[in-house]
Amino acid sequence: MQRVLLRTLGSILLGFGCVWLLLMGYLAMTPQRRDPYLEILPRVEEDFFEGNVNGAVNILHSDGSPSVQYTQMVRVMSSSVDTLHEYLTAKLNLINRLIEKDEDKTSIQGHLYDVLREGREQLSHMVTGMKKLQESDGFHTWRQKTSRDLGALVQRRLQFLQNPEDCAKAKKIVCTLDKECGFGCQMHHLVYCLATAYETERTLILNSKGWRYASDGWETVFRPLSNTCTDDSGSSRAKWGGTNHRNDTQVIDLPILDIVKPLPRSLPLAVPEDILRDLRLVHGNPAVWWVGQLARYLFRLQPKTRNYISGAARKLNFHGIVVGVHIRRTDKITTKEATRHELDEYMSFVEDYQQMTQFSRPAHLPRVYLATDDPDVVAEARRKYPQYRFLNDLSTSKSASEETRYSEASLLGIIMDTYFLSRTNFLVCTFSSQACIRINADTSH
Ligand SMILES: Nc1nc2c(ncn2[C@@H]2O[C@H](COP(=O)(O)OP(=O)(O)OP(=O)(O)O)[C@@H](O)[C@H]2O)c(=O)[nH]1
Ligand SMILES: [Mg+2]
Repeated sequence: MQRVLLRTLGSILLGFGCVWLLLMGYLAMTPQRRDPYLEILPRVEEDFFEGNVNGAVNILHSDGSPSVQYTQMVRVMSSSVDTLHEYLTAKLNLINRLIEKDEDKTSIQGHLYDVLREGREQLSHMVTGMKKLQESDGFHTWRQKTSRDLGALVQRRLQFLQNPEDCAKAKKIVCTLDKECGFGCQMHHLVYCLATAYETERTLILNSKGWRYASDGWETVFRPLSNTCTDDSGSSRAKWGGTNHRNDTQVIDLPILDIVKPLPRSLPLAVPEDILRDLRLVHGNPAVWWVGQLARYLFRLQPKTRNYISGAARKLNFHGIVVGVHIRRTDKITTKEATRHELDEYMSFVEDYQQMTQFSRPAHLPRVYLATDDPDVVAEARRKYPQYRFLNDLSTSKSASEETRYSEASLLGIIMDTYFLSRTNFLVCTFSSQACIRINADTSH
């Protein structure tokens, strides 16, 4: 019952969040003033959470009855959702009437700003309340442990698959790292190869000599996919044909996803059936978690890559609460592959995050890890947003230019950016770049 309520509250909050974000797009700065409609908004007051913010709320008394604190919290959350709904309806109707009457633009903007400010503040309180309620069900530790255990299980299985005792007899599936695209896209290619290897219970052999990012191959920066079996030879060999992986053919060559026929069963959103039940209990998007686990196995760093990242972490002072922003420019925009989004659009999400979390983390201006292939974006960010601290290694952004992108230095740069972005508390990026999608999968476990 309480979970149904939480889920319902979550959907309502999300709905309001969307309305509020839509409104954001239309506004320019106007002076602040008191909103008379505020009277109808009861607050999820700060002192209500006092003493609870760092500790879990008790749901039950020892006699099995619900605690007063928990019951009140549910009621306040529920009524603040209702009243926020009433407030938004009243204000939006008012704004609509003002527009119909052709009222002065400044007055309309004033009301829109009220909605934004109040909506944002109220939502930030409600998000904190929601988090407390979610944590209070007592399963937090269980979820964390189960998630860790499932991750370890999958990694053990991949280790087993990738390290056969006798490589000369092992069934293999071969992938080549020669897809003509960037790092993000190539990593998706590898994830698809490893998922297919898992599905077919074959060891994945990676041919990466002559890789466009590092001619010596994968192991220049990442650990080998196997300690016992990296040789693609075998007694019989065939191209992927959909069923031949089930027979005795020892080596199967897997083409790139764009031309593979028939499609492997393991393509997203597939998840191994035997872990799905538990996974659903600990993760909202099992398919993303699963891809994250495959990526985790693939992207085990060589010690020198690890040292490079540790050095950068010290230099950039990467710690604490950090918001990640990935801004893809250069060829993505010049070839009109995707729409250009201005820095301000990204930063408005950073500001929202800061506003939404300020209640649970008072007076904390987040630092922003800014990854981009355009150094001008970094200069613009520092000029326009002096109140934020931007973490960025300019030489990395410079090396991501189209001229120098396919080099070892640039490779270390994109690995470092992916690594740091995956460790941020909140990520702003566009799904028109596979670099961003890659990071999302990495973040999810
Ligand atoms: N260091 C660094 N390099 C970047 C960044 N953004 C893009 N790049 C470089 O540009 C390449 C972009 O190619 P992909 O990884 O395929 O991603 P995409 O071109 O955005 O997306 P698709 O073309 O749809 O696959 C990356 O692999 C990097 O080499 C960034 O933020 N940091
Ligand atoms: Mg590309």
